Amino acid sequence: MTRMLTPEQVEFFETEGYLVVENVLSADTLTAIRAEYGAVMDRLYAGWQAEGRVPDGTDLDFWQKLLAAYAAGCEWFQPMDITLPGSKIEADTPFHIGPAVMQMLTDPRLLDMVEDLIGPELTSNPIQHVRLKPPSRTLRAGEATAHIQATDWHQDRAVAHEEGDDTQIVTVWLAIGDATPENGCLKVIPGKPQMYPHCPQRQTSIAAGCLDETKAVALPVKAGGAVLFHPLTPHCSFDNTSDSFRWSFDIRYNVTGQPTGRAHFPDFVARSRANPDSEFRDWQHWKRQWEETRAALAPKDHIPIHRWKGDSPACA
Ligand SMILES: O=C(O)CCC(=O)C(=O)O
Ligand SMILES: [Fe+2]
Repeated sequence: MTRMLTPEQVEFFETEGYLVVENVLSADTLTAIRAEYGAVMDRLYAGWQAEGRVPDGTDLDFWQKLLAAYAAGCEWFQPMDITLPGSKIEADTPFHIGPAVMQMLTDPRLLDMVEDLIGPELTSNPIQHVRLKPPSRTLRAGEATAHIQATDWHQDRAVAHEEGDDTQIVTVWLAIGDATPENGCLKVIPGKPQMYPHCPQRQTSIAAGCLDETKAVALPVKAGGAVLFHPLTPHCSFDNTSDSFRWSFDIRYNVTGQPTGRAHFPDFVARSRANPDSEFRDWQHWKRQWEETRAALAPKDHIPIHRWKGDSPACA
């Protein structure tokens, strides 16, 4: 018996490699996330204002503050992301973990849905991001942050370490606002092909000539809904041609005990039917684990998160 998905939905996911599910996050979780990010934004903005970098924020809403901060060149992406970056980690590299993020990562309906796909022993995988994508007409020329601009074609397995290649993992892409082709929703090429060669291009993306893009399917979804996909399913996003931001999180779950593909970052047991006491919910402890990870990594050599080299024949 499945807990949340119908057998038809599970079957669809298994053959097509993706599934769109509306109404996953509760209204309460969505409200908590928006409030928590509002508070993070206000704190960041007050700091930039004190430094004279941005205009007075008294009459600005969340989105206006983000736009003003972006225009002023203030670094807001990493302080809002829910993980450490793929670039060199420093002792003071910012990130955000809070109670609403923990509530989202452990949302019971979300976990029920993932349990229907890969079983009841679920670890929250540390490859997880917030994406707040400005209208692309407002982006600076040469904007380099992959999580701010449109996403290029890739398979998620290819952006984790090789040791995770046999791990059972599901990507859960959560819409915090409505996602549409105009504002940059995802598209996939249905199926679970082999791993394609990827190349360090604008982002780490599938080598030219591997995909038949005429087969791409757009995946609009309303706020609170989810797109699920298999780690081999090729996906990318539309450009945000609208006048507003596109807001999503992408989080992942793997079968507990299997390599996450990013072993230098912490993970936690989100669900366990075998050992319910191992389920972890303490957001402050979770935040401390990231802080400890950061302190341990800062003095060490950078650990590249991708395995692909630009000089391979596939990238010529
Ligand atoms: O949100 C995006 O633009 C890309 C998301 C993605 O690649 C993912 O969720 O794995
Ligand atoms: Fe992805």
